[in-house]
Amino acid sequence: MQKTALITGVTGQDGSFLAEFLLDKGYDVHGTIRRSSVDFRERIAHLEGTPRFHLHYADLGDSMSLMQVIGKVRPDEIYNLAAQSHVQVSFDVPEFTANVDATGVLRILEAVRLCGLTRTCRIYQASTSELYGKVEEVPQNEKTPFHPYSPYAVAKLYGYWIVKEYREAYDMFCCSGILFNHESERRGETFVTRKITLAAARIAQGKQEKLYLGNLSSLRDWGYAKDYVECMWLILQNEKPEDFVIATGEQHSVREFCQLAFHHVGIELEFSGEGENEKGIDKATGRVLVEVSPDFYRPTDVVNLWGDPSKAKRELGWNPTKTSFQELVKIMVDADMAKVAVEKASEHIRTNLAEYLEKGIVK
Ligand code: NAP
Ligand code: F7E
Repeated sequence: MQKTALITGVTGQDGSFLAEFLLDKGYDVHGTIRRSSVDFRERIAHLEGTPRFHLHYADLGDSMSLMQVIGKVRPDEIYNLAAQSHVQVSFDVPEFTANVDATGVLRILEAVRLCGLTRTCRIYQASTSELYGKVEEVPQNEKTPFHPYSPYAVAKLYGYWIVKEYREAYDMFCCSGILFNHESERRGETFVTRKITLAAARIAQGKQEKLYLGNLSSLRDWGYAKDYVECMWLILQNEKPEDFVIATGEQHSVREFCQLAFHHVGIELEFSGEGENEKGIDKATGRVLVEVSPDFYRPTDVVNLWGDPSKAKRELGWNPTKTSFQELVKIMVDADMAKVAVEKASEHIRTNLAEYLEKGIVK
């Protein structure tokens, strides 16, 4: 029988990949969007018009909108991916972050209960490796104690615990995927990986002089978002509702990510200096291409994330190394090289057209 899924945050990186994945599996896919004065539907534009793909207005801060959409769609599965997902931004808007990332999860769970779907609807909650924060053990698994270290992480910790509570109190099939950083060519441009791949492409094509970053020594376990959405689905197909760590089991620094991204555009970077004085220098020309700016330092920073995906491998049959770190960086750099080339070409056309119009060559 055809299943129905509801994805909150369908316009985000993960939401767009998950929608594609579920449509391929034959699901009827419903997504929630927010009203905006400009169009932010770039990541799902190619899906709009697909007969089994439907969009609804809803906001995680607004119980009534959630009740309405859940009551109308009556989904078999809900993937709650909507969040204020930027850790640094959570220091600027902590109350908003708590409202969406903590209480928002409660609103979804209650809406499911109030709509009478407790027995039929399975819920996936987008939990995060940020829960480990100021880490208490390396690598981190499902039993590692949490030590959240940002307003974002504290809000997500509430989401994690309220899901566990509803599972035990009401016997609901609701689970958290504790996902480590996952990136892609669709990653938001202010997350460090995408900021780097876009800058490498722009610098290589003469569209940017320098890249300014914060903590270059921060360590992350970076995977490919397209591989991770499969795991979200597997978690909900499991016999029992359980939480899983999803990670690659490999760790790299921001500095290493930078070197590899620049390598793919033909620039070999050498880092020298320390702290705020560290610089990334083009070995061939001696030009400084990367500098440190304290503007990107966080009041508290999570610096040692490294996941142990053994449980997901063993119990879900998931392959954590489908896309290697090297392949991930290449996918992102190739996509940004193409994006910048297209931007340059359209700028060129616009400039020529303006000149031809001015000279009366075209009317
Ligand atoms: P993302 O690209 O930032 O997408 C977030 C989505 O949430 C967007 O669709 C956004 O809609 C929506 N949203 C934000 N506030 C909302 C609100 N008040 N009501 C309804 N929708 C709202 O994030 P992502 O990287 O795809 O991550 C998906 C989820 O996984 C998030 O919950 C994130 O915290 C979590 N997570 C991500 C990672 C990672 O490495 N990517 C790792 C662990 C956990 P607009 O387009 O309208 O802004
Ligand atoms: O930072 C350092 C920064 O913003 C990674 C979200 O998807 O993953 C993401 O959160 C590291 C941090 O991701 C810059 O200090 C250095 O240590 O790319 P990020 P994040 O904070 O790990 C988790 C799992 C989530 O759940 C979140 O939703 O890189 N860093 N220089 C920088 N970070 C940024 N953004 N910009 C810099 O210039």
